[in-house]
Amino acid sequence: MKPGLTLWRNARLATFAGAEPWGLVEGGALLTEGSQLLWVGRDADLQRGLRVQADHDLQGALVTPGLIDAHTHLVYGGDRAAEFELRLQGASYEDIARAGGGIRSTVLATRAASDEMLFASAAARARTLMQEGVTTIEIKSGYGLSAEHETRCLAVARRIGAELPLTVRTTSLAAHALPPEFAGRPDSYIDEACTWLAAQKAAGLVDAVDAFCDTIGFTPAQTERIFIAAQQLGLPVKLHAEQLSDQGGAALAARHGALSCDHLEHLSAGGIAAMQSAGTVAMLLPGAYYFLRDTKLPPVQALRDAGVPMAIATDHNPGSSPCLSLLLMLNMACTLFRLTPEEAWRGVTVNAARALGLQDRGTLAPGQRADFVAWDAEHPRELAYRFGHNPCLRVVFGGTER
Ligand code: DI6
Ligand code: FE
Repeated sequence: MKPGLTLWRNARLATFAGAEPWGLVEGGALLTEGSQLLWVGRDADLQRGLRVQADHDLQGALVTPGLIDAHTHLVYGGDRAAEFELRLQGASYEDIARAGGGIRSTVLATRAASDEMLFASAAARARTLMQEGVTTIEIKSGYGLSAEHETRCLAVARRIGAELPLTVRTTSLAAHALPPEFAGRPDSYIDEACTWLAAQKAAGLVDAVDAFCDTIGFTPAQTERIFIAAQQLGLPVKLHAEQLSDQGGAALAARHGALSCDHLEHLSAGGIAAMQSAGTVAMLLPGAYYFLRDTKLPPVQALRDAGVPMAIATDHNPGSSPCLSLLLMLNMACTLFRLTPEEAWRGVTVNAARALGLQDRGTLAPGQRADFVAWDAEHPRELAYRFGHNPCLRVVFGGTER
């Protein structure tokens, strides 16, 4: 049986579709059929005499696409509050990492945590993101760093998507840091990590492959070996690139057709040009910039001039961005990175979808998934303006109210 039609009317829509700024539609309505949007437009233009199974009055609320957090490390054990204190006493993020703390301390806590503990803590974080209208998230592995524990973390991420009303895309980030058992042997670790991907893919656990290319991460040559292994399996790649130094990682990733390059504080003109010609999304992460008290800004104006699409995410992780508010990232993208409110919004909707290789979401348009949010606001710029404020009223996920 075909699913019935559901009408959502009396809304101000910010569709992010079409050429108009914000894709604004006053007096708007949405017609859904099952999990999809069938029609989007003005109440007044709705076909007369339509038979709908449910009719919702949104009472003039602002409606936007569901938010997409396209870069998170949500699955891990423990926390790094003590490391935060050390940094406040003067230790740098890199010093702590080189001394065996940082990512590696989270690896030990993650390996020690049971599947249930990892699931419970990550699901709680996902629910916090969802309260602000997030309907799709990406979750990376990267705190297991062995075949067993990386696979376990990816399975926990998948389970979040299976048990919560939320789409989860998973990314293997085995090349996040060197695990202690491979100390001094990064090339051997990369060789081994490359061999894990086939089984993870066969088990349906991985949608994309990422790496951390930096002085405290992996070299461009090591990163490229991970990319080649991914591509042999038909998996798209992305990269933590140019976060702490310029390694030429963005250009390398772009040469491999990367979906996104992420962080990018130290991105060069050559990197921008390579991303532009490959159609790679620039994933900007103001939470990590803020929390590490970075002073080098990503080259936003040059990215804008080159027409590189920009996305925004929380980068939620215990070390550099323990943030669970994508709305706060909208504000920080504007205040810290000088994005316009509309650019920031496109960064958590249409461009975030693109960064995940998803064409069926990120705008309000016929044929898209019926993922949308009703907000107690008149204009979407208000959500980039206020911070520490959550005006989310209702969330529809795949046509069903959450
Ligand atoms: N860059 C980051 O900001 C996160 N990972 C990465 O490659 C931080 C991860 C952590 O500190 O635990
Ligand atoms: Fe990250």
